[in-house]
Amino acid sequence: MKIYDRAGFPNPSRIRIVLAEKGVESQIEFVSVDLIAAEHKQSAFLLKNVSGVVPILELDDGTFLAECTAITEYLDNLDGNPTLTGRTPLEKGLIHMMQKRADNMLIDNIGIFFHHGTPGLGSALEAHKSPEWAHRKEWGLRHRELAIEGLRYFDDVLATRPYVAGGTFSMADITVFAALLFAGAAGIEIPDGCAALKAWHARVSELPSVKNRSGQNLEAEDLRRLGF
Ligand SMILES: N[C@@H](CCC(=O)N[C@@H](CS)C(=O)NCC(=O)O)C(=O)O
Repeated sequence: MKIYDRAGFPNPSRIRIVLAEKGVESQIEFVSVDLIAAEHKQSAFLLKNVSGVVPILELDDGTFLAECTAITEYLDNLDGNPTLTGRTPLEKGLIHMMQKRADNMLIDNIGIFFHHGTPGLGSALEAHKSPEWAHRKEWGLRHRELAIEGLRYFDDVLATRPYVAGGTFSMADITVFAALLFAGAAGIEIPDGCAALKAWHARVSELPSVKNRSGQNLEAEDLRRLGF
């Protein structure tokens, strides 16, 4: 199997954690996609994923799977023990609900802020933004506020249970963890007072699949190009 992604980016990190959780990293060939040069917006990549985003999984028969949730569901079910996406109907429902909230309330808002309220991935991507959105900095800033409201929501959730969707680590935790990676890159910190979210983050950061996920940092070249 092949994964097309870029080390250190938030959504690719979701799948790298899944691969480590499921113990299948050694079966994967990673193909690095140069996001800052907009390689993912060129026709060769769009033929693999019409959405023009990473990660994508290519199976040995040539099937492409895009979307972190779909890739996670596939990988999680390979061993017949879908711990990350739910083993019972109730687990599946709760994980799906919380994962969707993490995407909607965190990743999507942070993404809009990052791409429209900051220089984002830089000039090569400008041509691929909707013209009427491209320079709406105040609109990007509104999504920063929405992302912070989302962080407060997950703090409330984690004050009541050990993991985002209940008693065990799941896809929903992975999405919130990736959202915090993205928030950090976009300059959004966990708000003061969110003790439960901070404690959860410290605990999840120490899980072997999270701590040792391969290529966990942005490449030095990308850091320099992004101005860090
Ligand atoms: N909904 C997609 C989101 C993927 C996504 O936004 N990936 C980012 C990398 S973290 C990307 O490719 N960004 C490039 C861009 O927006 O131009 C998923 O779940 O896979």
